[in-house]
Amino acid sequence: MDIELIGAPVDSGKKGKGCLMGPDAYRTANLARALRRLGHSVTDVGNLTPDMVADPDCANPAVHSLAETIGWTQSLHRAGRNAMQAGRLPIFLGGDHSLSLGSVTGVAAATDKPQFVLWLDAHSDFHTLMTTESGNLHGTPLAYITGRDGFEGFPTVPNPVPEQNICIIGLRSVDEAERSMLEDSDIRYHDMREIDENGISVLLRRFLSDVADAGGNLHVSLDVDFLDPSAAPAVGTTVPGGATVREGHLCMELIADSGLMTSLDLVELNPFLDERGRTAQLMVDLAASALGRRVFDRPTRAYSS
Ligand code: 6HN
Ligand code: MN
Ligand code: MN
Ligand code: MN
Repeated sequence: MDIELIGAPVDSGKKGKGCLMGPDAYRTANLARALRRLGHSVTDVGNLTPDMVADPDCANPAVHSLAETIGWTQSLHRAGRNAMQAGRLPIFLGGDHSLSLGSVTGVAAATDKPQFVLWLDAHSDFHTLMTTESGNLHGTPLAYITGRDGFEGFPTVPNPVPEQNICIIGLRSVDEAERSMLEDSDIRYHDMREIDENGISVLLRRFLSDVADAGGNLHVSLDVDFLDPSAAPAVGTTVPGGATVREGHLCMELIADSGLMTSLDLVELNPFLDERGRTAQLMVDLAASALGRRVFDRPTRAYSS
């Protein structure tokens, strides 16, 4: 693969700061070297900056850092679209999860293929500007990328991702407004209990086979808080009862086997909260698994039925 590392030091999507150090933590943990060892060509294009935009009015007084987040959305959209059109696999080095407002809409605008999104997260990130109570825009990208109303001031989404093409895995913290909107949507979502009862591979294989059948592009958005805080402490929104290290790797290994992933977000890492870099290192190892690192070669299962 021809991989492009895009530094996205986005810190406007919540009040607690520190995610701006994420891209450099991934570089320090040698992400590029890990991927080159797998035979990939890797280009690090450095860190993006947000476009300058005027502060729009917003009817919800809780919403903060709106202009900065819109500015990031615009510059990340272009970077994602351009990387895809150059035939590369972009990896967005976050940065908080508001970066996906731009990364997903950008990659989705790059080709005519159906876009699929796998959201690995404790949260559903399905608020609009009108429903968010925290005002933290890292809680909104899934609603925006589907083209929902309630994003006044943001660019119109050129290629909204169909709800049926989205799968959330890892849920254990969903706000009331998000819950009712999710239940009324066609998004598929799996909470931690479903993972416990079925095993994560059953849930993920089902989605991957749908992506394969549709000949789609797959964007994977990996939020640090998908993982249990005991394994991944470097995130401001820890929720106990998350995925284990092995569940994380198994997801990534299945994604690698499928050959379907066309873009990846690594989001919400806050190096200020890390312990000797171990969360950054785990995220690098997970990215390597998603791009083909394995202990032994074994026959892979086909993903089309
Ligand atoms: N994330 N639902 C909460 C809120 O403030 O809207 C938490 C959002 C977390 C965001 O996981 O990227
Ligand atoms: Mn998230
Ligand atoms: Mn989260
Ligand atoms: Mn329903």
